[in-house]
Amino acid sequence: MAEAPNDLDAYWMPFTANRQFKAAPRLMASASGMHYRMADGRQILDGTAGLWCVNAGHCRDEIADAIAAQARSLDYATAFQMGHPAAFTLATRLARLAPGDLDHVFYVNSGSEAVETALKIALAYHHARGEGRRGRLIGRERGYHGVNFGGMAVGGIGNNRKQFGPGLGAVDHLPHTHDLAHNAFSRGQPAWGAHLADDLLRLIALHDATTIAAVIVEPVAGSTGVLVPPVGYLERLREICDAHGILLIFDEVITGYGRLGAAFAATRFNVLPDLMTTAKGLTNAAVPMGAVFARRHIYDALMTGPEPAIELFHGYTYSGHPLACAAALATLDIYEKENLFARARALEPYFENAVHRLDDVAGVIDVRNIGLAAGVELASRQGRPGARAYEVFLKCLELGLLTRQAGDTIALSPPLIASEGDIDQMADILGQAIAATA
Ligand code: PXG
Repeated sequence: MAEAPNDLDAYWMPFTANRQFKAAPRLMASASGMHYRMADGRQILDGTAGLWCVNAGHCRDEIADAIAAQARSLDYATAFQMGHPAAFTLATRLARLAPGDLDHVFYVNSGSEAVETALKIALAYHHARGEGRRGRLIGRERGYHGVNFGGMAVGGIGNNRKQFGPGLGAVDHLPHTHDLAHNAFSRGQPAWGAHLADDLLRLIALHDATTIAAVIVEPVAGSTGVLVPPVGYLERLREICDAHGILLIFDEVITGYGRLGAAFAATRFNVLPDLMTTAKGLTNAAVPMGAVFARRHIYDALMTGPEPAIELFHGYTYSGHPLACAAALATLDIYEKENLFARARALEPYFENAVHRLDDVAGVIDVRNIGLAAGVELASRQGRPGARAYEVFLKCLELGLLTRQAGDTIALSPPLIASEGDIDQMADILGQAIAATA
């Protein structure tokens, strides 16, 4: 077991209440399958697949072996004007996994970088086609697209901008689709809300379509509390974008690689975006990596101009890193061999029934779910939004379950290898924790 560090001061922790944490630290020492082991030896059931990313379960030997072998044979290869075989092999496999003609893959190192990359590709696409006036980007309220300037700007979380300003200038937002008066306690896609996509027509009337480059949405918003798209909503967005020459970007950083019981949300909902951002489950989180998928017309539009010219002035030192490629290939092997996406789809009704057992627990104002993702929303404590969910998070941890909170919503997103018993345990502990904090 790893030794507990005795000085916690130097590490400035991300998205963490540093002083509160350091006063009562929660240190993870190791992990295997569905469980973490804490530094104090306690075993914790992973109800969140790490942070929506460890879809095949923890510390898979196949992935560890692939990374180790790669580190010994080719540790690093520059991706600029050079290449290495695994990057091409992986791209071909990913293109085959993606729906439609989303068959070109640009590598990045995180979800945030995937978003910046997709936004830049959208702008470059319009520029290449002589429509450089299309510079405006449309996001959605309660959208989370990472922490970099572009993603922060199109994202719809006030707190993410409070300290840093707006990020980009030409941005606007659609309304989110979550409305307890209409869609509380939905199972799967809510029936109400498709009309909210029509708000895009208002933004088009306001800004003029010829100034709008792209619309970016999470097909299912994850980190802002599991917001499932109303029936017909994504289809309507696609329709409006098509009618006005606007690109549609799906941010599938959370929904990609099986979370919804299909390879991607685009697969599950049968709506094809022009660009798709992914990360997290791509490598089972064993090595950081993201991939942006582009449809053929996007790629082709940029493969113009003189052949010696670099078509897209963009990339990262670690784009297509050999260790990440090795991890991703081994991860895809596991997904395929164990049929994990179909497994998640088959488990969905069981998971749905388990989480909806919490519908009647005092203090629960909504339970919503799709695939292996669920949000359990609690009535906020007077004047202290988020306080209740944080107490529940701590109580769950004490009872042996890792959950994730978003405001006063507790999110569950187990690894796709979860058993029915694991799922029952998650629902039971969460129910107990909510009751204990009443
Ligand atoms: N897009 C989406 C849809 C995400 O969920 C990102 C982009 C950014 O990815 P990186 O790899 O740069 O973190 C994310 C990240 C939570 C939580 O509490 C979720 C994320 C990150 C941190 C916390 O659910 N998702």
